[in-house]
Amino acid sequence: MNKIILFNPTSAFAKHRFPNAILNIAASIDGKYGWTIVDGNREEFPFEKLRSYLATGEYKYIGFTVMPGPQAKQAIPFAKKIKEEFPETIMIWGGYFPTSHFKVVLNSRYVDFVVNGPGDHAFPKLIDALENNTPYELIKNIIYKTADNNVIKTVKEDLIEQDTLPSLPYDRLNEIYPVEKYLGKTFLGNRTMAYHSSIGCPFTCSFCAVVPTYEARWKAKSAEHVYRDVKYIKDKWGADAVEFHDNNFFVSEKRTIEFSKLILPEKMNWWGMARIDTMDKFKDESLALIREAGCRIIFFGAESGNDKVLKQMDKGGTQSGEQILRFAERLKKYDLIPEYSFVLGMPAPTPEQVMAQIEFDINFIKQVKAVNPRTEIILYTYSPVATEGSELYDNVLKTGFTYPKTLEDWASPQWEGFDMRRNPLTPWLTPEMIDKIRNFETVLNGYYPTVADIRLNKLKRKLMHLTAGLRYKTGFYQYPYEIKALQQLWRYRQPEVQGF
Ligand code: B12
Ligand code: SF4
Repeated sequence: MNKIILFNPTSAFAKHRFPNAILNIAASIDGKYGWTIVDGNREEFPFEKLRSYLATGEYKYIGFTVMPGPQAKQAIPFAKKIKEEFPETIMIWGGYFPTSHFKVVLNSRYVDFVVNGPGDHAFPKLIDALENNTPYELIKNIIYKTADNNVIKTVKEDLIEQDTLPSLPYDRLNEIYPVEKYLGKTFLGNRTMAYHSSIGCPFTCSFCAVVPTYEARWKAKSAEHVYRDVKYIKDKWGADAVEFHDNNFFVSEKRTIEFSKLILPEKMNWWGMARIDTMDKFKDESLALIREAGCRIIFFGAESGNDKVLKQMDKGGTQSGEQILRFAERLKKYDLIPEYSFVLGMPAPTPEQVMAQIEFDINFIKQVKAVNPRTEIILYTYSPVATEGSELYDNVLKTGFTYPKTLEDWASPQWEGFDMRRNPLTPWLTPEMIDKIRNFETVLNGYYPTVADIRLNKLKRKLMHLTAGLRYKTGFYQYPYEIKALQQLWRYRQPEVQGF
């Protein structure tokens, strides 16, 4: 039987997390097909590793998981080279990037199949079909090209009951890459594990890539299941903290409370992502219990303090500027740190209005900091990964914005900047506006250095705070070279770029 390589392209140079996407795929074929993992984060020369496996002739299938940004940048040339050197290999891509940009991926001619969303059922079925030479056309969640160049998208599967999925093959992973090295030192603990307890999200924010992939659906593992898995890693490899990588961990108050009660005696710190309007409905005693159970910091997509912009983003639910401020204050009482992410630089009819929106949010962020100075702020620049068909998407296209036409273009440095939501090349953002956002960010990070940078000691924090003070208070953000110099000297890390 032919074997399978699962490849996680390099996404971070430090603090390596469990490669959960390909671990899920490995679990789906474990015991049925031979497989191995190549984790770009753990290899000095990942391509050489892939080549060494392929050269054995045992591996016919290769699956890549691809996020936009650095992962896509590595995946694209690697895939091309693999097809040149080993043309018989069948190449299957999954993850957010190919799901959103399947046409350009398949047009490259070196990717044979895209798995559209969850691959836990689709992948083993596809391999079965290819191995047995049976039709794959009726397998749900796949996209492929026919001989006459038509792109075919098969129907989407209902979200799988997460408790029915097999456990992740941690022991087998440990034979390939020691699990200890996936348990990193973070703000939360000395051995932090990454876990994914639910998939999708019930909301439809028009800028978010989760929407086309999961179509406003959410399915979670039960609290007991999550607890059992976390406890296993704790007991076997000594994990002492958890990062929940779910798009929206806190959708269900009931599940959150059940999990909190179970994890409380384990004395582990944890972190997860949530919506402000959902959690604002949580009872006071629930918030208190969550903190007591070890939750230290919660990531929220605040996006904007401007209600008009929130509406334009189709943020759904009931989130408003007033609520964002009030909730930051509410969490202070429970010693829960809110980590608010903002998306600046949304389109508007005139450049003056775009600038006014940016200035509004800069001032709003300062108000948030005034009510709860411990609030962590993450600043993104709007990159239109808008949902196809949304009003926002149509407006973006009307501005003349276009996506790369070839897969190679996606790997260029300018599109990497777009993916990283740092320099998005959108026609309505002038260099002056981008400077304004980035300079404010530098001053803000100077005045309030992130708690996530555990290498910064008290003295360094104080020095940065003092250096940035005058600029922060007067609103003079231009040319903040002295703060940049300190950040470079102490290699200040930004969670949005290098991991949470
Ligand atoms: C962990 C994570 C990271 C980590 C990666 C750590 C690592 N080990 O590599 C870090 C922090 C480095 C990171 C960075 C970025 N990330 Co990120 N990240 C995530 C996160 C939170 C979890 C991914 C994950 O492990 N999921 C768990 C698995 C089980 O779920 P899954 O990926 O959906 O996998 C299923 C299917 O997609 C499919 N599938 C996936 N891969 C494959 C492969 C094959 C072969 C098959 C068949 C199927 C398949 O089957 C899987 C099982 O059902 C997601 C959000 C999320 N909750 O998923 C964002 C997310 C993927 N990231 C995103 C982005 C944009 C980035 C950045 C590019 C930009 C940024 N500033 O955030 C940076 C890039 C920086 C860099 N250096 O690479 C976006 C992608 C959006 C988009 N436009 O496509 C997401 C969706 C967050 C969001 N909501 O915006 N990220
Ligand atoms: S709530 Fe968060 S994860 Fe859900 S659609 Fe909106 S931005 Fe995406």
